[in-house]
Amino acid sequence: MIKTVNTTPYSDQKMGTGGLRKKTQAVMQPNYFENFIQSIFNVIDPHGKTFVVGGDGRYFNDVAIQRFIKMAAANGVRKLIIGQNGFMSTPAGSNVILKRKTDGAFIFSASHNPGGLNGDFGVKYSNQTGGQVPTSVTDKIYAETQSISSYKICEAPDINLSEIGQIRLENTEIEIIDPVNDYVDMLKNIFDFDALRRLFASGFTMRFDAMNAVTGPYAIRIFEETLGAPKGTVTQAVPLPDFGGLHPDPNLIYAKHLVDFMFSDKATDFAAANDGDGDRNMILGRKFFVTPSDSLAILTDNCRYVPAYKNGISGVAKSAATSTAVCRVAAANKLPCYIVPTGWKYFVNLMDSGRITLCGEESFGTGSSHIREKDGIWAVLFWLSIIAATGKSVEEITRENWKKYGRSYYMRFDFEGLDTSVADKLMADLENKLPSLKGQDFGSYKVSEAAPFIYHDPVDGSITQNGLVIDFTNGSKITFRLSGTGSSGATLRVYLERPEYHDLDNDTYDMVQDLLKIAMNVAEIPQRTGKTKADVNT
Ligand code: G16
Repeated sequence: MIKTVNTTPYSDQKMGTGGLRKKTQAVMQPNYFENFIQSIFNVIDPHGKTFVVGGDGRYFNDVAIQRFIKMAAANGVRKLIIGQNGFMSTPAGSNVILKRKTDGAFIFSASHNPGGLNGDFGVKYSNQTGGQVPTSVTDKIYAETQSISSYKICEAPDINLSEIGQIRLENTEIEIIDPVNDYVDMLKNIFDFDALRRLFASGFTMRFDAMNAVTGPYAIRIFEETLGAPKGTVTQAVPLPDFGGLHPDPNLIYAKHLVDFMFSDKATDFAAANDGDGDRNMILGRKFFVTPSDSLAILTDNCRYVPAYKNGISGVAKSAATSTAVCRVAAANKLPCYIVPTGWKYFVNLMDSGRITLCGEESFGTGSSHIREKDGIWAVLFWLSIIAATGKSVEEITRENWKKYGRSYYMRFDFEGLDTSVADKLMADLENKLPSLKGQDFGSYKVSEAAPFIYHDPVDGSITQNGLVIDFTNGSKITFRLSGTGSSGATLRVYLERPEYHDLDNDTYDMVQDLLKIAMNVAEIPQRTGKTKADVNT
């Protein structure tokens, strides 16, 4: 039943910030998906290994999973643990890797990118740590994709993934699991579910928007069936292949419907949204938005309200582009605060070595060392725990944090759809210009430091450069980097931060306007890209 198929390489199978992300139709080209999977297998030797498999239900997920199963069986994989109907969120997958001590996971998702035939598809590959593999491994896989000449696959009928239970294909054992069960058990060990039940019983109202993506069934089980939130608390709860036309990115732009609801008179006490594969989260209160950077700082400062963290945490980490809000909380609480490049995989060594417990990023990701991925529903339960324990609203909790530690006005501006060569040259020229910026005045802003962000991993000694940072004497900061999650062209991200200790009630855009002008000017964005304003700002 095992056949070897000859193939030729595709030149573009390089993994980005979080796995391979491509246009769905690119992945549907003959042998494209198979080449990529076989390249991973050739690098890691899957013989006798066990992998977790699932996806966020996007278009092509069903076809990809069947092909993957047949390739795994042909390549000698011992066992596959697959989410029922081929569904599994990224955090649930990380949890199964750790709980069942497997060799890794394959999650078919392009995360927050739109789905459908005209959307994106992706593959996230994690190893036994529970986190996505480091660049040293993705580089080897990319090299392999460049010379691949054949792949192995079983000729067999499709496997029925709708029934929980065990089956075999060749020598490969296939276990189909309910992916929600293990995930709920894990969360019960972290949070006080009784306290959360009491919160909902008291009449507390919430809206959780699953954006027609993978977290719908998880959220219904947890919020409605386990914690007693009324039916209808979870909206857009059925995972759809095209996410119902939504761009499943939980932010002010793509979840505008939820933001509008929370700024209307119908608003609930609390609202949250998750992304396609359930690792990102957005937190909202009544007429109030919490930036992901602030959210991380607030969770850190209030960790005593969650049983798993009540005896303290070992440290925290953020990506360089994320605001320094969490660093101020860490300093006040004498906790180490690590700063890593963008990409959750950079947190994995810090968690494995016990250096950090909590971490997060500006890109709507928050998590802890309970798994090795960011975790959307975990973040929501953490916020609910703080609300349950303090009786305060989202806005009160956030304002209290600003009062205590200062407020970082923070905004990200994205310039999308750029020609890759234009974007690369902009970054290269800006990098060359950085040394000359040091000491320069831009109105009331004076540059204290301007340099590429370079990370020395304290655990494995690897060095990573990602992004360019301009620091100002007043604590403000501009970070430039190119997105690593797009499927075509380039996106320039400009991250702006202005910390303030007294002036806490202003409009964020007004407060970062001057920084935006400086960024546009030093990077020559209009001249080089033809864009006088960003396509998206969050
Ligand atoms: C992925 C990574 C995140 C990272 C984000 C940044 O998220 O896992 O750690 O912050 O990409 O994306 P970009 O390179 O576009 O700025 P996800 O949720 O897409 O897997």
